[in-house]
Amino acid sequence: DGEIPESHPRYESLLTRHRIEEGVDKGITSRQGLIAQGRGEAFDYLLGERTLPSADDAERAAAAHLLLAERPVISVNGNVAALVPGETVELGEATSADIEVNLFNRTDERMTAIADHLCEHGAGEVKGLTADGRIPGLDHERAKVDADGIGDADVVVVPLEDGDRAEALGAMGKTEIVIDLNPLSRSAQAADVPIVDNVIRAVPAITEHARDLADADRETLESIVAAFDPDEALAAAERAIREGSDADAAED
Ligand code: PTJ
Repeated sequence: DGEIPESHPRYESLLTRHRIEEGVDKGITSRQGLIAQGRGEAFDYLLGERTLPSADDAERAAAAHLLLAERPVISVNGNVAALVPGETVELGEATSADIEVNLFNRTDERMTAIADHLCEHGAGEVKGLTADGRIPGLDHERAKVDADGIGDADVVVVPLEDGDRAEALGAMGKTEIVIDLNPLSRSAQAADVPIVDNVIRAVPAITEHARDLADADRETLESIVAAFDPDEALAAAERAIREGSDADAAED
């Protein structure tokens, strides 16, 4: 599995694959994570492997939500930990958000491996291991959260979340920011802010917007939040997929 030359036309996509493979080898990413990555890649290819203008708007709205939040939390699973560990820590710092490990296929081994991996990438505290809270309406293992983390959060970032849990978190009244390359997924549809972009691009982009908005007043942040329309964002992504790479650019 030698070095990938940077000149390779699919350099970024191959690098991403490699990180997921390494994640599986290290016990961070689940084997299902490989399948999820393959699905994501197919959508990214159709989107032209770039951040759509509509996704950039969503990333700015996400940053505004996080800066306005009282108890923001970023949820991390096995794919996110393998792909963007340091970038997730930076987003947490830029928005004063907690980081919580929250797994679809929860095992103690993977919980610990991911928490350690995040700490190696600069995280101070990582939540999720206490698991003294529950999300109503989900079966036991998938309902577990930290009471003072996702349990009590007002705004949650859930990258690559499964549809059931995205809906259950929404039903708890939390503001949900979902990062998912599939605009038709139930998670993206359930989100207050659906970001149809690769987590590799989306997480640093939210951080950049948060830094840019660091000195903005509440009114400015609230107006960014109010101007964002989730249905519009999903429709723009779907159009870009159906009509090809320039469909959304033509509208700007
Ligand atoms: O680590 P765990 O146990 O919490 O498991 C995590 C996975 C992702 C395996 C689990 O949540 C799962 O099975 O997810 P799904 O149902 O396969 O959904 C994954 C969604 O994420 C799909 O809609 C993919 O298109 C999307 N996706 C995959 N890779 C990326 C992505 N979205 C953004 N960036 C990616 N790199």
